[in-house]
Amino acid sequence: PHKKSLEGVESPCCPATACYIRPMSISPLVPMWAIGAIVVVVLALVACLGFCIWKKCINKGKKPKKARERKGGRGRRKKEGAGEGEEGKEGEGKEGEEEEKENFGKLEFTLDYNFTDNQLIVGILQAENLPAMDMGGTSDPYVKVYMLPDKKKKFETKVQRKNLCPVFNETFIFKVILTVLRFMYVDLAQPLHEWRDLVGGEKEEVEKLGDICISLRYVPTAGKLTINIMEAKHLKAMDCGGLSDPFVKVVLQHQGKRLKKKKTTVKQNTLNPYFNESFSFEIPFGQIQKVQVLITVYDYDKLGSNDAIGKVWIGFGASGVGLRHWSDMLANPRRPVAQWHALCPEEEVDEALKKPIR
Ligand SMILES: *[C@@H]1O[C@H](CO)[C@@H](O)[C@H](O)[C@H]1NC(C)=O
Ligand SMILES: *[C@@H]1O[C@H](CO)[C@@H](O)[C@H](O)[C@H]1NC(C)=O
Ligand SMILES: *[C@@H]1O[C@H](CO)[C@@H](O)[C@H](O)[C@H]1NC(C)=O
Ligand SMILES: [Ca+2]
Ligand SMILES: [Ca+2]
Repeated sequence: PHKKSLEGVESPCCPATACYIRPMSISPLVPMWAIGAIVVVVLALVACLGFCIWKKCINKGKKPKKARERKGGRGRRKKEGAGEGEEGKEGEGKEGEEEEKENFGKLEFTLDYNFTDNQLIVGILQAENLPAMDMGGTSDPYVKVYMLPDKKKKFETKVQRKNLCPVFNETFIFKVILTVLRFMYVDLAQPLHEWRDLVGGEKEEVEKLGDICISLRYVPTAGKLTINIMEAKHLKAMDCGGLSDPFVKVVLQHQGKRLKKKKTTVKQNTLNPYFNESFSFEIPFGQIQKVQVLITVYDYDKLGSNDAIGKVWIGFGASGVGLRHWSDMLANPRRPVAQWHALCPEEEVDEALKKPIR
């Protein structure tokens, strides 16, 4: 029954997509007055951070093929569409119909343009009726705002933890010159303020940072927690040569206080490092429930500071795989429990950590 013990590492229960992000976007959002301009604002509502796989795992047991085929099929259809025109259009039409049935909730926002300062002001007010993406029937949504075609400049709201009707109430300002639209001043005299239905977003937006396999073991009688950083794969390349020099930092926190910090060795020039390095911590049984383990993968750089590739949060307050792995460890005292985790952007995890835990 302990299929997730160390020996099972090669075939973990879940695919290593533990925390993939599913954006829901209003895209493209083209206000009447912006037609003709290259500027398109995209509001992407993202439900991430330990995004659930738990559901996936369960479904996997029941009807894995169908689900996967459907997902794969979609992707393929899209690509074919790009190459073959007509056929693709048909596919897309069907897709649209399918998606209409799914609920993604809606978002209230405002758009205003200041011609004196050439500022486009985007207000993200609130969302409603969002789908549950995490274990426990909830989501940790935030909104990403950027413009097309240049996605570099983007803003994000704070993450609203475990909230399907989040109030963001945040404003973002883009510097853009809309000279083309001078004759349309009239429309701009009235800022846009509306609710729009969200649609399913594209997966491509998600930046893949890589996956890490971690084994956890807790011995209650000895009050000893052992964390083994086993290996990582498909890490994002952070150096010019298309590789990284990964090492892993393990931080143990208790009630916001950093208890201990450990690091693995650096593995040079690889995106699939093998570590198998263990760290032990003394944590009395009375404290273990409230402990947070933060695992960050860095690219070591000789010059300058190391780049964070991605981060994982396990333990108290975590959601999705991070919570499940911790529970599995507690449910199997004295046994190592290994699990793959998808790395999330460091800033996102840090942002989520700041939120009070309910
Ligand atoms: C544009 O911004 C400037 C400076 O922030 C302000 O003085 C001006 O009233 C704004 N114009 C409009 C139309 O909001
Ligand atoms: C949003 O923020 C404004 C000003 O910061 C405040 O007056 C308003 O009450 C807030 N709305 C909500 C729903 O929190
Ligand atoms: C990991 O390292 C330990 C010794 O530190 C070794 O006994 C064990 O076999 C290694 N595990 C794997 C899967 O290589
Ligand atoms: Ca680097
Ligand atoms: Ca490097």
